[in-house]
Amino acid sequence: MKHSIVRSIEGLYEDRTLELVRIAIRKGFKPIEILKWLQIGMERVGKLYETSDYFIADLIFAGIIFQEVMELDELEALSKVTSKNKIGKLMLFSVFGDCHDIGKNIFGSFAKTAGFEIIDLGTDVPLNKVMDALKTMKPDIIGMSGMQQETVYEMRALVCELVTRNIRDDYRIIIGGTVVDDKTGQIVGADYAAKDVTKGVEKCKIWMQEKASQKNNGK
Ligand code: B12
Repeated sequence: MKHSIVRSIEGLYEDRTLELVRIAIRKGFKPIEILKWLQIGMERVGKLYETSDYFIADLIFAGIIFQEVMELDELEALSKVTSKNKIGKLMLFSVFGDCHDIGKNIFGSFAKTAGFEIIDLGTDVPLNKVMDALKTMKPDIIGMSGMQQETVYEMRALVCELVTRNIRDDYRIIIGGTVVDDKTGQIVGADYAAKDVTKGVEKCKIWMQEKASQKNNGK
């Protein structure tokens, strides 16, 4: 099953990928397993782009197939985050000036499957919109995605704004995207920087466990 799904998304077979995922669900595979296979397929698409075997349009199309899979009713039903299984609230967006969203959506899907309620503000999101959403949505974690060099400054601007308003410690901040590494994390003032979505989601889960135990200890 794994190889068929990986190869199907790598080959950009839209209907076939959707059908194979439906079959995998019927066979009882967990959404997180299916997601990991899809991600391997996406990585292969990325490599084919780097070797000039695929064009940007192919990469975008792979992103569309990925999104369609995530929106399958069968998968949605299994990954539904309810008040019972919810482990935290994660607000996610691509920063101002950045319209790339394929990677952001992949991270969001992984986090959702892990039990996070996702508030997706979309792409190219201005600072004031983020600040408004923080007030109304009250997330535990802020996740920022950035694919261009300049986006680092936008990420930093948000952290500075939180510091100025004296609310920086109310949130955990995770950043990801092509331009992100440990150094970027330090420049931005984020709590964690990750290109690897699995590591990113693991970190978010640890934060929620810490928060829960602090609550239990009455801190
Ligand atoms: C596809 C693509 C586009 C598509 C975007 C479609 C879409 N819906 O996203 C289109 C054609 C629209 C586009 C436009 C542009 N693009 Co473009 N694009 C790419 C490309 C080829 C792939 C990006 C991608 O989707 N990769 C696949 C995903 C799965 O990988 P990923 O994004 O890295 O995400 C992974 C991790 O980083 C992580 N992750 C991502 N976000 C987050 C967030 C969190 C919190 C966590 C934990 C993890 C995480 O999870 C993913 C898991 O694998 C890259 C080149 C490249 N090889 O990266 C250029 C690239 C990013 N683009 C680039 C540029 C310059 C542009 C444009 C400015 C071009 C132009 N002159 O108009 C515009 C941007 C306009 C704007 N306002 O944003 C440059 C950026 C250069 C830089 N470093 O500053 C790149 C690097 C190409 C290059 N080499 O020059 N682009």
